[in-house]
Amino acid sequence: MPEHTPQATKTTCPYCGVGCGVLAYREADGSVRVEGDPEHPANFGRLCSKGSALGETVGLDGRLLQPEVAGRTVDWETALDAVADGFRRVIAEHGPQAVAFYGSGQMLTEDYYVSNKLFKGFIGSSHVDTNSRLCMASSVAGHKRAFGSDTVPGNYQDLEQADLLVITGSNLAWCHPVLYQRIKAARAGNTDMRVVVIDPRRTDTCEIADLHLGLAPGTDVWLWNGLLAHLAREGRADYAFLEAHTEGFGEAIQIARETAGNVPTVARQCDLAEADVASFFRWFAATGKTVSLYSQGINQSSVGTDKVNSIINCHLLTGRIGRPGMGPFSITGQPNAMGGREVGGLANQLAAHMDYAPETLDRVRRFWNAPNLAGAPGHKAVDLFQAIRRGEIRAVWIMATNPMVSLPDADAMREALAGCELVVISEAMRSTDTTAVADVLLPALTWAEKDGTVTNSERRISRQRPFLPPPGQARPDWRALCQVAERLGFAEAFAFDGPDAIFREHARLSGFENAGSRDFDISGLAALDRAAYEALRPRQWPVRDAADTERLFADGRFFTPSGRARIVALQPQAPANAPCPDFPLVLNTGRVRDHWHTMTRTGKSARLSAHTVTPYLQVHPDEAAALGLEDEALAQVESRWGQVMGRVRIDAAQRPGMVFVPMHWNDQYAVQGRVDAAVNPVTDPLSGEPEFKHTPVRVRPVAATWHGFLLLREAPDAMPDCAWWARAQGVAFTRFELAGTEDFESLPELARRLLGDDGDWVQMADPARGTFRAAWLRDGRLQGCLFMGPQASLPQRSWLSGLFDQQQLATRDRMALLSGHPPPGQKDAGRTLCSCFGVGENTIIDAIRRGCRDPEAVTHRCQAGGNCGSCVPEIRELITRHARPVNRRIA
Ligand SMILES: Nc1nc2c(c(=O)[nH]1)N[C@H]1C(S)=C(S)[C@@H](COP(=O)(O)OP(=O)(O)OC[C@H]3O[C@@H](n4cnc5c(=O)[nH]c(N)nc54)[C@H](O)[C@@H]3O)O[C@H]1N2
Ligand SMILES: Nc1nc2c(c(=O)[nH]1)N[C@H]1C(S)=C(S)[C@@H](COP(=O)(O)OP(=O)(O)OC[C@H]3O[C@@H](n4cnc5c(=O)[nH]c(N)nc54)[C@H](O)[C@@H]3O)O[C@H]1N2
Ligand code: SF4
Ligand SMILES: [Mo]
Repeated sequence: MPEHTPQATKTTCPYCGVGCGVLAYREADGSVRVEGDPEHPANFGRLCSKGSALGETVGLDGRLLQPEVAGRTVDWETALDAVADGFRRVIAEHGPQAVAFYGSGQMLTEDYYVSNKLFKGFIGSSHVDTNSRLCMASSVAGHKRAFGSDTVPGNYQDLEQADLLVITGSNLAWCHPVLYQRIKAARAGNTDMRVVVIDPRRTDTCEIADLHLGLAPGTDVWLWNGLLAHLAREGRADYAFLEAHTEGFGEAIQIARETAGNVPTVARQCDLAEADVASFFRWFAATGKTVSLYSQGINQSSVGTDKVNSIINCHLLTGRIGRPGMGPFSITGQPNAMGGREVGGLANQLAAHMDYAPETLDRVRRFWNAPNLAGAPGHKAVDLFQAIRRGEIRAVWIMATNPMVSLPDADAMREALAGCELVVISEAMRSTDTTAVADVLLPALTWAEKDGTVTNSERRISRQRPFLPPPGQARPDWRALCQVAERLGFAEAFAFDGPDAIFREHARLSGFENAGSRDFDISGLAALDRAAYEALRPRQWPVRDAADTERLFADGRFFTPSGRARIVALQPQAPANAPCPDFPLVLNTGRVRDHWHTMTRTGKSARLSAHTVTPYLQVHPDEAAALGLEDEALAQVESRWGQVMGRVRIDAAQRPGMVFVPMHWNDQYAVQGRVDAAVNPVTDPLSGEPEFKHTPVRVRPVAATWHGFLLLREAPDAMPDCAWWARAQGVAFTRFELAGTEDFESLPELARRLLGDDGDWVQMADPARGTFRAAWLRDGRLQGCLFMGPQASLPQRSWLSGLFDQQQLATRDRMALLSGHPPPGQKDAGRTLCSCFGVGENTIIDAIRRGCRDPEAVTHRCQAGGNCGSCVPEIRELITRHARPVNRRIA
């Protein structure tokens, strides 16, 4: 590894399933700079806010750098022995089904392949599942039911070429921003292109929508059944295609007619306006080039697989699949969700897109020369943790996922894991909610260090290449797996000398006795030597020879036994748990723009932590009024399973009757911030995917005598000792948002504990108003400040935050300090809206007041929105609110 790389390393973004190419530069000062790779076919040079901030997340602070056993630092040999001995003991006493592996769509394909081979093939446990169960399992099940294979038929160009793009259950603008930007650009160049967004919330994705259908949660099958019936009625069924290439359409149309046979019925079931439903149906019927893109609002449901098939049905009925600009499109979440499916990382798959059928078992056994190959599907994620709870699974290895935050009914899952005999965690970070219950910690390499491949949403395999040296004792995950395999007596089958060797074997298995019988085939890459693997350009599978495959099903041939696609007859069903008088609201959960999952990486970036600072719960103004909730005040969401706390955000974009809480916050970042503690553990009966988007809950305000915020230059050793806090990374400080129940008299004492006092201390108490403010300086340099008051509305943090950049506070600033507002003549930039350029809300409002009337003009004036574009919808919103009407001169 060179000391620094003046040239770029071509690698792939480790966040979402768009799979953008990244050029990474290691600068002489040790910092890392990234740019979008202009040659990568996923992004052609673009990056979103998260991708652009990758350089800020590669620091070693908080990393797990040495193995640990029972809380003590040990060397690798000791740790690997502990893992192997533990597994051996459990297997000897309870058999191989008493051990399990729980992986992640953030593992590289090579790591994934080895874990699957070891557990299913050699240890003989079928309990190998992954966080992809929480993510894409309903799409997998829906694909297999329709196509006989887990195939995403289309590609990103289809989204650009479509004349009608239906985006359902997806907040693409925030979750797949680069693809969203590509679509937005395509739409700007095609005046015929229409976009329909289907989501109970009016999200930022609606910025490009010609029509938003804010349907009642969980009612998607009624809508798509209604569409199916409409298409049949209007003569839009492609009978030539149906007769030649599908089966089941008669029954499917009949049930659709019975359950959702006309617009008024659909409108009533979905709680939509009839005119909107009719427009959607009319547009879909009239537009050949239609793509229906979907994500977690579809998958994460107790009827997720049915939702998926209800969408695919409409594409099959009209023959709109396998051709440019048309098709169903399941957009994947994690960078290697697809790779995990390819190797067989799900408990109901065996390997290389093969199921547990007698002939495939025989084939895989022969290929691996596997003595103990598991014979039947294992437990799916939620079941797997419930089996741990029942004591049936006694040893588990968890890799690249943080299930104590991300599983539903998370408190019960934590209890399960805490009671498990042996918990091995392969992690990059030392302290997560999951490492807290580990027996063995194995330090893993992470992005910028690890070496292998990932597959994006359009089946494109790209390389993740290392450009930083392995830190401390951290190792690649595949190596740790191989070293345990060796100790368990399987050295020969795991004698891989690098990721390229693993990739070759994986590619060979994909082509083994395949001959076109399985969609996943990359045998064309099975002979890559190390240099060719190093240089591998992004490839789209199947790759049987030199050529990539842009699109599948162009020939109308599917992978079912009959070769025909199945149109599935679907009886619409309401979500498993309905709201009731005790729990009258529906809890919906999902993502924010700038954070990634459990924040282990994005939480390190000040830029990414500025847009959304605390956990929150979002409710419609009507709900807020009925429940007595105040904007910014604290409230608690409670279900039969548990609770989560956050600040209230009142927002008309929310559907009445629902409350939205982001999934990211956890014990490392907030008090009671894990929303999954409250989420029901109900799963889809076919896919096993949890119903993250629908839990009956109630919401109540949390009484606090004071609210506050604390900015500290040095991160404290312990978290604040008050009732509620949430932590966020600032540029040169740590920010805490706080609330408590102490009375006014004890605030000075609490303040001293929170701030520290071995320097100059200034304070201001106003008992009449109930406000208390203090700051602590050392040698004229601001060390920390604390603002407390009875209301959640406090001075903005932006100006104060900027003071931490200064070596010495200017007298003017020092005098203004405890007011929280800049001295006259200086401006407060306000809450960060554009995280790429760090532009605050007030700066943007100022630009608008000075005459900027569209986002382009705002960008021109203050840069905001000029990079990834994710904040453009918010800028537009500000323009609507703050633009003064142009003065008309009377003629
Ligand atoms: N910024 C950011 N981007 C990410 C991630 C991240 O953590 N942060 N994670 C990545 C991963 S792993 C994934 S899986 C993807 C997820 O990407 P998305 O699926 O786009 O994100 P979510 O916010 O989980 O949910 C999408 C939408 O489903 C809606 N929804 C809820 N119930 C229903 C319903 O009944 N019907 C319909 N039609 N819609 C409903 C929600 O209101 C929400 O707006 O994002 C990826 N990208
Ligand atoms: N309520 C609710 N819950 C949800 C969802 C939701 O929408 N709502 N979405 C679900 C979905 S779609 C997903 S994908 C999951 C995501 O949930 P998780 O997978 O639990 O979340 P991450 O934070 O991505 O966890 C990845 C972990 O791997 C570590 N890590 C990073 N790189 C490496 C590496 O190379 N090797 C190893 N060994 N470790 C590494 C990180 O530090 C981090 O702790 O959450 C699910 N949970
Ligand atoms: S859209 Fe953003 S997060 Fe997703 S791969 Fe591209 S740069 Fe990374
Ligand atoms: Mo996901």
